Amino acid sequence: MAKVFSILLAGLSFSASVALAQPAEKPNIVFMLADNLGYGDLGSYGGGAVRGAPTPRLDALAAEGMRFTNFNVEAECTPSRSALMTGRYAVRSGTTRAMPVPGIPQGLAPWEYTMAEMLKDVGYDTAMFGKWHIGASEGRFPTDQGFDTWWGFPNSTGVALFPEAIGFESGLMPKFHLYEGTAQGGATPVEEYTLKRRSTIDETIGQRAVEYIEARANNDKPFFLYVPFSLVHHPSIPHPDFDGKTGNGPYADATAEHDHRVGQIMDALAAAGLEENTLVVYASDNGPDRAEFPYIGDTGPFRGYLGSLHEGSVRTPMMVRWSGKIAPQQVTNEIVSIHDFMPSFAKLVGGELPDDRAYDGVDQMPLILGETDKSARESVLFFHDTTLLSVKWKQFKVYLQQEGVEHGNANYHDIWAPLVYNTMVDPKEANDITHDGYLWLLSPTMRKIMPFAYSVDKYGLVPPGGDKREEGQVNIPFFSQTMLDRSLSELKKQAVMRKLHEVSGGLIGDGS
Ligand SMILES: [Ca+2]
Repeated sequence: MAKVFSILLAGLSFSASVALAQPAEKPNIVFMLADNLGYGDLGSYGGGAVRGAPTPRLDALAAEGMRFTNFNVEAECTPSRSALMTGRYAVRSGTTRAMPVPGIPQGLAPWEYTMAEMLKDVGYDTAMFGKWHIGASEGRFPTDQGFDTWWGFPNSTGVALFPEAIGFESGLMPKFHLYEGTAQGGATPVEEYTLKRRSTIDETIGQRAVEYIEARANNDKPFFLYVPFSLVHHPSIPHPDFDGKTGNGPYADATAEHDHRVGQIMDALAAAGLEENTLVVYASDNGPDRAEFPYIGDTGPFRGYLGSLHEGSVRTPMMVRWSGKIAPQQVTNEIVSIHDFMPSFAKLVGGELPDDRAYDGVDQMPLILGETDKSARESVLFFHDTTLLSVKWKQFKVYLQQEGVEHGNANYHDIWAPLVYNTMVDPKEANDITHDGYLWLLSPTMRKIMPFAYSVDKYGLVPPGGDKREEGQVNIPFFSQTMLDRSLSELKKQAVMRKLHEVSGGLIGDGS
C-alpha cells in the first residue's frame, strides 16, 4: 500500500507559496549572533554585574525593544546556524554536528536556500563578518550562499588551539585561516587563524561591521548585515584592552568585550541615522560550553550545557529592536525558535520560500510587532544528530530517550517510559513527572512528531556532505517501527483524501 500512496502523492502538487497580506516593508536587518553565550549571562537575563561582567549595552538594547525568555535554538553551533540560515531543522540539511567528518565537505549544500539569498532576491545588499561554521569548502562559503561580501572564518574558534596542542602534527591537519571574499570573486584565505590572533578577532569583526554601516548611511538600498561574533566561545580570550578588566577571569572579560562590540555597532547605526529603519536582532546560537571551567557561561535557571537538549543548552537570550515599530520594554515568554527568522523575514520583506521543501519555522512578525501576544508555534522538536530525542510542547518537555550525562551528548539510552518535565515548575528538568498523570502528553507529542516524520518521508533529507536531498530517515526512539509505519501510512492516506477532496470540488472525500 505504501507504494500506491507515494505514486498518488507524486502526482498531486502541494503548493506552499507565500501569500502576502500587506505590502512588504524592507527595513535594514542587522543580525548579531553570540557564540555559546548562556541564558544567564546578560544583565537583562539576571546576569551582568551579578556574574562579574556588567552588560550595559546589551541591557539597553533589550530595553529598547522586545526581549524573549523562551527562545529555542539547536544544540550546537553548526545545526543552530544552519537552522537560522534555512528556516529548517538541521537534520533536513545534513548539518547536525559541529565536528567535521574527515573526507566529506561540511555544511550546507548549495541546494539550500539561505536567508541571505532570500533577502538578496528582493533587493538587499548582504554582508557577513564573523563565524560561518556551515561550510568550509568551495561552493559552501558565505559568498556562495547569498552574501555579497564576507570577512571571517568558516570553522569554529577552537581550531586556534590545535597547533598549540601537545603532539600536534601539522602534516595531518591543514592550517586554519581567516577568509575574505565577495560573491563575484569568491572567498580566499588571507591570514592564519592563530591563538595570538584569536584575541583580536572580534575587534576586526566590529570594525568591519561599523565600516559597512557607515558606507550605507546615504544608500537607498536596504541591507542585511549578519554579525556572528567569535566570543564567548572557547578559548574565550579577550582583547588586550579587556584582559583583566573585570577582575573576574577571562570569561567575564570576554563578556565585557562582547557587550562593548555590540555597543559599537549600535553606535554606528545611530551615527549613520539608521536607527529608525533598521531591525536589530541579537541572539546566542546555543548554551555555554564547559571547556574552560570554571570560567564559563551561565545557564540561568536551566540545566544542561552545549550539546545537551536540556533548556540550558537550547534556550538562549534573544532580543529584537525596531525603533518606532516595536514598543520598548516588551518581554515575552512565548515559544519562539531560531527557525522562525527565515519565514518571518520573508513575510516582512515580500520574499518567497521555495515550495519544494519542508519549512519548520513559522512567521512570528505579528508577535514581534505586537499585533498579537501569542506565538505562532506551541512546540519545538529537538534532535541529537539524526535522532528526534525531545519535544517541547507548551510548558512541557517530553524525552524519548534518557540523557546519560549532564554536559555531553554521549550515553543516550532507551527508556521504558518517556520522561516528562514541566519546564516552568521545574526549569532544572530534575523531576520526571511521567507517572504523575502526564502520560497523556504522548498524544500532543505524537501530533507534533508524525507530521514531521511525514515531511521527511515526502521530501527526504540532505545527507551530511551531500549536494542534494535523498531518501533518508530520522530515528524516533521509544515508539515501535510498526506503530510509526502505520501512523505514517494513515497520514499519507489522509493527505491524499484531502487533496482529492480539493481537486474534485468536494465530490470525493470529506476534506478532513
Ligand atoms: Ca555555538
